[in-house]
Amino acid sequence: MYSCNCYSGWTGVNCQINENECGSNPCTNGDCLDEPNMYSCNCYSGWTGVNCQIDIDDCSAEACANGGTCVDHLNAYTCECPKGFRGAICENDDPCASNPCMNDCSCSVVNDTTAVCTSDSVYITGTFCEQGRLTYVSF
Ligand SMILES: [Ca+2]
Ligand SMILES: [Ca+2]
Repeated sequence: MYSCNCYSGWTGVNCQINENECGSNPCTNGDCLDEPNMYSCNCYSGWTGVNCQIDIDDCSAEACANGGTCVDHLNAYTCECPKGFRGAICENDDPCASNPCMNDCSCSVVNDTTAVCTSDSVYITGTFCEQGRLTYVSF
């Protein structure tokens, strides 16, 4: 009869069993790899840290143009643009920022480079409401 005094991480009569250090699911956002007396984590995309618990900061100083504020997401980032700029990374001027509409028309952004001007009055026409004139009548 004999008994073995096993090294840490091993068990069984002959210390032949590799104990499972992954049993407690230590890898928050990754796959656990059981190793002798330890575990390692193979992190999913966008995560880092010993237990994959850290969301990688995807923002860099140059992430957003024109002073936009970078917001980190999982494996991605978005930009919050300052007034006057639009686009995924604030790379475009807001087409309404230059107040292109005349005659009290309201400006609506169609896309990053196009705006439309609309008027309540049927007498005001033109892309920038430049035709016709709004007249106020008082009694
Ligand atoms: Ca192990
Ligand atoms: Ca991230």
